[in-house]
Amino acid sequence: MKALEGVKVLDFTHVQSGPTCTQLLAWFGADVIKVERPGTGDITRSQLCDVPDADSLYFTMLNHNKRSITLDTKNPKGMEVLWEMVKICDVLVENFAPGVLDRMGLTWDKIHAVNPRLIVASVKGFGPGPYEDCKVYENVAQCAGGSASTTGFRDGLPMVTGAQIGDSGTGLHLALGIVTALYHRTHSGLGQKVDCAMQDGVLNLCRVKLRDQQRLERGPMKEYSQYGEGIPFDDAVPRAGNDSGGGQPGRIVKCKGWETDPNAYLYFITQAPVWEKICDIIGEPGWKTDPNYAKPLARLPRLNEIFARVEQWTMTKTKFEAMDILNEYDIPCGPILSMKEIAEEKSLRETGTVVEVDHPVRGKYLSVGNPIKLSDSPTVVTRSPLLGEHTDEILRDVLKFDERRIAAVTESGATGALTRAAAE
Ligand code: CAO
Repeated sequence: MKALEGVKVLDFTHVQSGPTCTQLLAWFGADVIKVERPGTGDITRSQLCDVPDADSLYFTMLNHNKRSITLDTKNPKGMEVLWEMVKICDVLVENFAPGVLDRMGLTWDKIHAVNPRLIVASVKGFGPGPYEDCKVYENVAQCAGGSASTTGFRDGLPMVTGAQIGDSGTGLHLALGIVTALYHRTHSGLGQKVDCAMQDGVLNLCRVKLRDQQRLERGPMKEYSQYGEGIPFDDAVPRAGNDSGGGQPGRIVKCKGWETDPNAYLYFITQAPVWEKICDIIGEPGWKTDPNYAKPLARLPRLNEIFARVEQWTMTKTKFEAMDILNEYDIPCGPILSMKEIAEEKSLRETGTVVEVDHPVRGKYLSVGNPIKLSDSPTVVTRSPLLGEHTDEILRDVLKFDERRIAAVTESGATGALTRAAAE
């Protein structure tokens, strides 16, 4: 039995944040039923397309293991079907713009009255406050959550990161909120609301930067390169380049081939317990006892000099050769891996973190599997549904509509077929 088997999810999500969350629930075994607008469906189906007439990778990689029903919620019959789903589901997940659910008549009070056990989980850009009505996409959340102001180099622009901490990060937070509410329901018998604001999710992931904001009030932060460079701190946490955010100074250093390969780099951490081994490897045995280098605090004003010396050594090795040597001495380091290298990495295929999925229209493609491994509930990644692929099946098998009722829904145009036919 899968961990979330028996949990029915009304997946009213679109784009990235919500679908990330419901995909995780599906991977853990929940029956995730994605409700989509007839004709178009989730807008990502047709965004960033690479294969004509096939659902985009944007969509397929965020909607595995789900079923799809098309329902026009602006059609009264469509809303009637939706309410039937509300009655039998355990969780409703949505990430529409603020106010959309209320305009559909799906207010918490009404939902809770119809199905007191239903958990209603929402992603919004902001929590209550001056921006609560705003529509938000990934990079807006990165900027408003403190990530952009602290990412990049001090003398450059604020920078957004490639990791989708606003969308996928908030989806992860929401999934935790949902399973927590499901657990709470086993005691209370009642559903509750679960709200995650993208700004809050990003800030949670930027926790160490709020830590630094407060440290800054007590003096310069010595692990930031700018301290050693003699550049005064302002009153807000600066961008730290590639300095380590933790107590162990680290940097990205060049490796052999860096002149032509944009990813011939290594992240190198000068962890204190292995400092002496580092000195031997880079050819500076004198630094083991020299008072300017022997102790972590003495090294902080000299990080540029130290990493320049480390780099002289790493530039004589490929990133993988350097990894092999450093790992032998338990020196923490990591290669800068390109997406091509990750896609080809055998061990990631073996653990199911990178999976090949077959799709009836686009054929085979690579996806990221479930990064969370449960020993008794392994994930099998299946393809994303075609638009409305399971409409009839859900009306019949999940909602238990008889043929007459299914015909009435279809004839109303609520599932889309008639609307399209009429248009033709
Ligand atoms: N049938 C008919 N209409 C439907 C429907 C269906 N099945 N599903 C949704 N709709 C309608 C809604 O009723 C709503 O219409 P109204 O505005 O008339 O009430 C509209 O579609 C949904 O609108 P939206 O405002 O949510 O969509 P958008 O594309 O304009 O905005 C986004 C997208 C992401 C900016 C917005 O949804 C949002 O801010 N969401 C919250 C934050 C979030 O999750 N952002 C992450 C997105 S991933 O980068």
